[in-house]
Amino acid sequence: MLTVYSPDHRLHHGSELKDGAVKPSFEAPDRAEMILARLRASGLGEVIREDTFDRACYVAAHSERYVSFLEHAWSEWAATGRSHDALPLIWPVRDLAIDEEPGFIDGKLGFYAMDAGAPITAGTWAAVSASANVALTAMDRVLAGQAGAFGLCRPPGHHAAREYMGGYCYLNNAAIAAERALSKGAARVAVLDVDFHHGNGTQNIFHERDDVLFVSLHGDPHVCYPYFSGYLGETGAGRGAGYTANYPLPQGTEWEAYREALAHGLGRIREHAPDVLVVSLGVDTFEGDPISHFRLTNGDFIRLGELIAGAGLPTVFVMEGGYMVDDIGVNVVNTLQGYAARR
Ligand code: OKP
Ligand code: ZN
Repeated sequence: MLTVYSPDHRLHHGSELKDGAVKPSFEAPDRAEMILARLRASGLGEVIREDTFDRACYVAAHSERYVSFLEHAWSEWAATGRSHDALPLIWPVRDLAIDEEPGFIDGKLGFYAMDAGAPITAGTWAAVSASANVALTAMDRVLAGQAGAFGLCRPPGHHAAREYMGGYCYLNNAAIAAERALSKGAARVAVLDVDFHHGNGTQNIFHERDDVLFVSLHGDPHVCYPYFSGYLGETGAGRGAGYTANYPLPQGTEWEAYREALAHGLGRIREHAPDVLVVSLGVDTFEGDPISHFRLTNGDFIRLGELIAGAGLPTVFVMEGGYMVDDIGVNVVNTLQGYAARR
């Protein structure tokens, strides 16, 4: 198992609103460092740096104006004399939903965001573009014949939609990797999202597409973030009707119920017969996660990797969530080792 890693992730260390105050985000640099340390200690395989890619690779999954916004948001913010993290404070909800980009940064922040959980800092674009490049590099290695690769992406990506950021996510690394495979000749791709939170951004990007199947297991949105997406009845639209499969699961879900839903989702993936599988790997399904509500154990992640390997597909894992920093490395390595043992 090959890992792709970029130290540039450290350039992004933002804040979030917590308990009525602005505090360091749960999505912090030590997450990636803990995973890297555990990977190295486990001898799982080579760790390489990311390659560089043209911005057209990002625009395959996002709009041009959104990618431009991400690229220039900090300099527009700093030009107003502010040096703290940029967070949106107004959103174009329902009847205020116009499609015209505002001319001022405070308006743009809300126009291109679903929540206040994706701060823009001085180093955000450098880290975000490096994170996408990590996923692209992992995909290129798998397309070149490697059985499996792990993109140690940070920031994560699965909440980022075609035209908005949110939930710690900016560019959708999984979607960008999937588009890369299609651009290199794959006929079909599947994305399996096992993060605790619904991958609303990935679903948004591929909602009307029949070449990319999106399968997600997550906390029931009736009571779990992101609340407005991830219901059973969301199954795709237009040509994409039937190519989105959501498995909302109750809070407190343990391995046995999780495994059953996963087996069903993997069945859908087998029917789709993709050339390559992208796994949005969040380990916030762990019983000790501070912001999530499933009860998977350290050992369950080995079984998760084994079941994914059972699909028999070339697989690109991209890192998403997981916030119990003490266990994040163990749970990621367990998943990858479970996968590698069965390939
Ligand atoms: C990102 B990923 C709960 C607040 C939720 C946003 C969570 C984003 C999760 N107290 N804040 O899917 O792991
Ligand atoms: Zn998550």
